[in-house]
Amino acid sequence: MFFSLPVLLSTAIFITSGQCSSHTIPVRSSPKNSSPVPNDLQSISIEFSYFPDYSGNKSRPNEFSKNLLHNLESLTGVAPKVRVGGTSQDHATYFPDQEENVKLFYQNPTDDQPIQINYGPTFFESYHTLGEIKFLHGLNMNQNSSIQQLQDSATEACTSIGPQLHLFELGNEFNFAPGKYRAANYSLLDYVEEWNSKSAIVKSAVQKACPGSFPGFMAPSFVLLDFIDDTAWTAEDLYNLGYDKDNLTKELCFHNYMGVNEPPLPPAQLDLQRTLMNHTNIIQSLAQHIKRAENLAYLDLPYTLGELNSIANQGVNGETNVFGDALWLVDFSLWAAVHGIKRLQFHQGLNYRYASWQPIESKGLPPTTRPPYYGQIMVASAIGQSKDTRIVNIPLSEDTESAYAIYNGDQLSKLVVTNLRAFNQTTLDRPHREYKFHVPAQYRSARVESLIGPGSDALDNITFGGISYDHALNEGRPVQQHANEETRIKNGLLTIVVPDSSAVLLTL
Ligand SMILES: *[C@@H]1O[C@H](CO)[C@@H](O)[C@H](O)[C@H]1NC(C)=O
Ligand SMILES: *[C@@H]1O[C@H](CO)[C@@H](O)[C@H](O)[C@H]1NC(C)=O
Ligand SMILES: *[C@@H]1O[C@H](CO)[C@@H](O)[C@H](O)[C@H]1NC(C)=O
Ligand SMILES: *[C@@H]1O[C@H](CO)[C@@H](O)[C@H](O)[C@H]1NC(C)=O
Ligand SMILES: *[C@@H]1O[C@H](CO)[C@@H](O)[C@H](O)[C@H]1NC(C)=O
Ligand SMILES: *[C@@H]1O[C@H](CO)[C@@H](O)[C@H](O)[C@H]1NC(C)=O
Ligand SMILES: CC(=O)N[C@H]1CO[C@H](CO)[C@@H](O)[C@@H]1O
Repeated sequence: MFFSLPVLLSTAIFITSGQCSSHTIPVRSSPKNSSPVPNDLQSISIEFSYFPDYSGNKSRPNEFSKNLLHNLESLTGVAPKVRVGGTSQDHATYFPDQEENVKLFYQNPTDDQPIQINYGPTFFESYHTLGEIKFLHGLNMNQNSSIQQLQDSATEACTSIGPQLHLFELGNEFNFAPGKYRAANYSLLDYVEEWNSKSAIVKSAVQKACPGSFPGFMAPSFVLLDFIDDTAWTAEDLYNLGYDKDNLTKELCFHNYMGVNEPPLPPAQLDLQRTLMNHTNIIQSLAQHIKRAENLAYLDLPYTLGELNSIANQGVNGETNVFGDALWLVDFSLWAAVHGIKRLQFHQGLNYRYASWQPIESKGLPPTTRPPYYGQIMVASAIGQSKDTRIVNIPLSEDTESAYAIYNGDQLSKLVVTNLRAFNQTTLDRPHREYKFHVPAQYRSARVESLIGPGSDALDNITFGGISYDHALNEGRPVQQHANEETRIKNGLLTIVVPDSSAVLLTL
């Protein structure tokens, strides 16, 4: 990793009154019954229509996006995977003769997403600008007027993306199809039959054009959340009905959001604390996935969240674009990792209010690294390069805090603590919490890397481990802003002060 010259502390953090929990928290010396966390847990999903904005093309690659993805790879040794899909994938039509990479048609110019996407062969240049990334490529399941369309788009994808194609995806959130993409009486069985037939068409077209083993699919890409889905569709029923009887699926994929951007909206700051900066709520949100993964374990496929982010419908300003969202992302990711979820593809789109970065200037907003990216950096740092990282939760008592122990194989190597109490940056005194961990006696000191910003409501000036990844400094490359600290461990007692609205990674 490249660092520019350290600059002096520009944002000193004044920590004042806080509460001390006097009891010490025991940390297990080894991780029982946990499975290794994949190094690319922290991955990305990009809205199909905006993929060229994120990646650029051959003549104008997007170096900023490349740098930000590369930073994650430097930390874990494995490049994040990138899924190209989302709602716009089911509105995208491939035209082999189109010169422009992409033509977007909006119903209203201010809409978050186009209603129609026409793309041509040069769209696929964007798969070769980001380095050694593996992609999950979305195919349109909605269009049902032409089998040729489906075949051509799949064939072009396999020939153009080549060995960087990890998997296909056929259809996005098709649990919303009844009454939207299909007649209101479109049933789960109708879906099973349609997907089985179309996936077979994709497979045979791809095998003709790209001989060798067929990459396979991630599926079914449903978002089964009661606050946005009113069908009775379940993943368990889906597989009981003979979904993917030919076993073309290589990874199970479901989507997750913590809430939805839909009126009536509560005040953003209130919802930030209640919904995102809330460990109990994070546990509840992931519980349904953990249960489903257990129910589907007989399929013997990795369970992933192939598209997720904080608040559905592209997020909410003041809630998902602020630093508190980064703290949500850290706690959510670690809880998911503890419970065996294999990949988290955080969804991105141009001007989206939960995006980890704005890739190009648009709607008056310059390219910017956003707070959620720093959460991703912290999680990648916590996982690190070990091929045998294991994570165990350390239970704490409040909704607004969490802690994790991280092991390299059997060896305790790191601790993470989050303090999820909201803190408004205009307030003078920043409260904190103090933790005392009891760790095995051989440890003498720990390196302290903080994820911190001026407050949970801050839009910028965020650092992790004293490093900024802002666009303005060095196009997203790491720039050391202030020094990290060490803390001494006395007789196995590690004491750490964590300011409200911040998190620490302690490396033993
Ligand atoms: C490549 O990107 C540049 C800058 O956005 C654009 O002007 C050019 O038309 C693009 N090339 C293709 C083939 O789309
Ligand atoms: C899609 O098209 C196929 C072939 O024309 C047809 O058999 C099928 O019923 C159609 N499905 C839907 C849901 O319209
Ligand atoms: C579903 O609705 C369509 C009209 O939208 C109708 O033609 C069809 O018969 C219905 N199918 C079933 C199984 O009820
Ligand atoms: C698919 O996998 C199931 C369970 O592992 C197996 O019983 C079935 O024979 C497989 N089907 C095919 C077509 O390979
Ligand atoms: C956190 O979420 C839980 C469950 O949704 C809720 O009961 C609790 O009140 C929330 N806590 C805060 C601090 O908002
Ligand atoms: C932070 O506090 C200031 C001063 O009390 C207030 O005006 C502002 O709205 C608060 N910001 C948030 C995001 O709550
Ligand atoms: C408090 C603080 O350090 N604010 C800085 C945040 O970053 C902007 C530039 O992005 C600086 O102008 C501020 O001084």
